[in-house]
Amino acid sequence: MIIAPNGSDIGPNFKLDGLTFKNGNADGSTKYTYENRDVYQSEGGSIVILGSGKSGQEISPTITNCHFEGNYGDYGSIYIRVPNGKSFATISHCTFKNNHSIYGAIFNDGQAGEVSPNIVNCAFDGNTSATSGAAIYNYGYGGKCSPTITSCVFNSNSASSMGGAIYNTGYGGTSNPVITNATFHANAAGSHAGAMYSFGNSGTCKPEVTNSIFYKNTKGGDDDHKFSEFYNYAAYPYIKNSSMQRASSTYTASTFNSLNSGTNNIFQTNPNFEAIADGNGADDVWRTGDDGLRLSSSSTRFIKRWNQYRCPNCGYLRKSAYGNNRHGCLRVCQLWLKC
Ligand SMILES: [Ca+2]
Ligand SMILES: [Ca+2]
Repeated sequence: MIIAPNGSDIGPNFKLDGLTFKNGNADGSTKYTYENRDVYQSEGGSIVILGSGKSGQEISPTITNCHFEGNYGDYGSIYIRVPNGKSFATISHCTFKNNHSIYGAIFNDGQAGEVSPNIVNCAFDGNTSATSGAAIYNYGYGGKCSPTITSCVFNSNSASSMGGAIYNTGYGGTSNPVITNATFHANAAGSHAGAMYSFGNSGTCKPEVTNSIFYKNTKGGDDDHKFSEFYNYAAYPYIKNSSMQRASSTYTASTFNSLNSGTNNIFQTNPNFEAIADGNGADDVWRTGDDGLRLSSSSTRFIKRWNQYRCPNCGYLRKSAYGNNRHGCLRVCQLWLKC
């Protein structure tokens, strides 16, 4: 599917709701021309969002309640590029399962514009990449790519090289993603950064990570290596209020995995997932109340510390976005799980 308006804008009311994309394929090498713009057969195994090149064009559709499974794209199952314009697409309540790529299940291409989607309440499970960023690849080269990633689960995604879940590059541009309430479990990278790799040489790369859990992510199969979660090259992720698996000293030994003075992290912590061996629970559906990666009631140590909540319905970590009470938590969950 290609969303490519001819010079006009698209806003959030343009909505794809409840669709399944399965076994799509974008592995070709042919370049097509559509309305004077290049469309590559290697981009977007399921969806391509493509600008016309018109200055200031905004293409920000909503993709919600969709399921992406077994798709292949060299550049993502979803690929977004709006040269000379911008996209703040919303991708919410979607599951990305066992998709394959060279670069990302979602490839955000900020080149010559800005592509900063809002990725909310999504699950990324078992996606693989032949290089880097098996779940989300943020490409800020020659532009800006700073997505907002909120309440997402990254489970068992695997990249052959770097960034098992997320890869950010601000080379020649800017990539400053903002990640909140994320669970990173058992993501794997062949060389560096099972959870997130950030590259900021000749550009800017300063991701912000808050209220997130990192557990059993690996580098070369090792979950206890100083680069098993992060690797930062001339990049400065600011990581705070988060649960880290290893001792604090292992994160500050070099700039390559520094948390950059992020505060209120807790270290050497087992988050006590409810049933770690079955992340999506008995129903095999992510983001439902039986998920194994919800927090158990024994996780109160760090929940209390952060003034956050283990949601009584879904069991995932919740920050009180609407005030310090349970109703605030439930409101967030209603948006997420409809529970
Ligand atoms: Ca479930
Ligand atoms: Ca299951």
